[in-house]
Amino acid sequence: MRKCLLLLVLVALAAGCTSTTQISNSGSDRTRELDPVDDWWTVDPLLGERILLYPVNRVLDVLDLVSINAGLGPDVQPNVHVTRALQLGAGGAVTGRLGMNNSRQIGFYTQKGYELSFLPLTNEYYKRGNAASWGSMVEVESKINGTSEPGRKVYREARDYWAIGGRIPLGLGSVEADVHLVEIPDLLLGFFGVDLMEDDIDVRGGTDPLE
Ligand SMILES: [Ca+2]
Repeated sequence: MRKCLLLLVLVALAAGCTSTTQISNSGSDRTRELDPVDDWWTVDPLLGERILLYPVNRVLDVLDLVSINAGLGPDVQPNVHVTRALQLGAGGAVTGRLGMNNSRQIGFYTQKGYELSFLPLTNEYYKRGNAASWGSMVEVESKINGTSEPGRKVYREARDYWAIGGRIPLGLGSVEADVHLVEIPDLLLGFFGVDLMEDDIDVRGGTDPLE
């Protein structure tokens, strides 16, 4: 009987040791997760960076609402659009341009094309080349004969389908300007620390909003 009791006590102790070891292991995990040195050097610098660049990124988000560029060259192509689903445009142009487009595409670039657009229906050709090595303009070429849709390559990769704006030909050149409605949620949520468009810059060189 005593041997049985002793055996039970030993089994209980062994079970207790195993349990203690598991708690100890999980405790050491907790200790590692909360390591003041590791956490300090891996988390806090990013937090400081975000706080430091918070006002800069909010200003950039505001600037993202509008884009404007000017071109030089033969240009008789007026256009006005309230998204590309509702647009009026006609004519053609071959220009060298300087300025910015949606998603912080900035630089000197070439653009040529023609169009006959009525509401969502269009027959248009559009080609853009990035003429400056320092520019961030996306090169694209597209031809649409039918309905203008946001899923088309030119709108997925280079142009803002949802913009409101237009282009005003000035004889030997033109001005293009747009208001980008899709940037409004990014601007508003940015004040609460949410970077919807993933375009907030950091001290290591920033982000490419088109990637
Ligand atoms: Ca942002």
